[in-house]
Amino acid sequence: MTNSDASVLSFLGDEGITEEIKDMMSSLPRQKGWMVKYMYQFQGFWLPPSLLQGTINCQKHFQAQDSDVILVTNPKSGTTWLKALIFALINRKKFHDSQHQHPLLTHNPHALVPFLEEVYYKYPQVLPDDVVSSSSSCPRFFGAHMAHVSLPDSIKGSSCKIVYCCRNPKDMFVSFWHFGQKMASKESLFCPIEEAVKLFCEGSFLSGSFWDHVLGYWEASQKNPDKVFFITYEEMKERPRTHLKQMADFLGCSFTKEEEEKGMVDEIIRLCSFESLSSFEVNRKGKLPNGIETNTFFRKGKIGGWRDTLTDSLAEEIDRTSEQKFHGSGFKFQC
Ligand code: PAP
Repeated sequence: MTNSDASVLSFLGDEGITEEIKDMMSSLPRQKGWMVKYMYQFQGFWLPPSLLQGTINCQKHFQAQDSDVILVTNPKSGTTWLKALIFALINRKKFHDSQHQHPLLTHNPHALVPFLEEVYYKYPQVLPDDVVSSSSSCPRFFGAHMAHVSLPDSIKGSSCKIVYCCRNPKDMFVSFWHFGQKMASKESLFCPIEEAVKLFCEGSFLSGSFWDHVLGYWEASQKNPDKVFFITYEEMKERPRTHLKQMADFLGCSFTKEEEEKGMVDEIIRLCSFESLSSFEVNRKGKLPNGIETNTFFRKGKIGGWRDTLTDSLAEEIDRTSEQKFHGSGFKFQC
């Protein structure tokens, strides 16, 4: 099987969608999407049927616990990396100096941290506890791509913690573009890059609008910094030590002086670096249960990699959109 096999594409199509969601879809704005057959606009954001079903079921059924940790990202913004970092951070006592091999050596981070929308797409009626118990994380740790407005009430209303990571839109778009070329069918990649950038800037893109997604979590983090920790991929790359320690403080598991002296901060950063994770066999040759080859999550892992794919004028188009959308918000990407 290759990445473009039916199992992967079905996640982006409408296979497995329940009658209830199909009914709902019929009343939502719909449009053809890049990489997906159709996307539906739900609570202001464009989702393929699978993510729509996953989001709605998650809103209905997910019961957050006060100790939960939720990582939210836009796709291609550092999900795999942050899943690894946070997993290693919150489970460090369990795996440091232990007899057991660290799970990240033998599992792709996506296999350790359930993706809420995918769990609730596949198991609409089932509580995810059985899925959670197999993830071996304590406290419970989930990933999600959903917009802030779409988070289940139980996440907003409990004391669980949200880490939000975003990435400069040029690198995010380019990462997505290459992912699409590998993963999606030719028909769904219906337009040249110029048109795809235009759709991206208009917000008519998978999980978009990118900018509204970022702003939703930026504003939430400004209002409630104890609830939402907002970080960028670029900040994490440039000062991983500082930000990992801040994240530990935020999650209530600060590094002790002794742990720092033992080099545990650097150990986690090293284990989760692009070079390290991408060298493990499970991430070179493995496959996730949904059929995606794990090596598709590791390409370059650099800041500014957009330069070999976007022309200056396409980059300017994205920069202009950022200026307009972030104007007055107090947030901007550093590069
Ligand atoms: P997802 O949202 O589909 O899970 P995600 O992990 O966010 O994808 O994005 C993949 C990007 O993160 C790739 O970026 P690139 O295409 O620009 O290279 C990938 O290389 C990068 N990435 C994966 N692991 C790491 C890591 N450990 N450190 C830094 N970047 C990483």
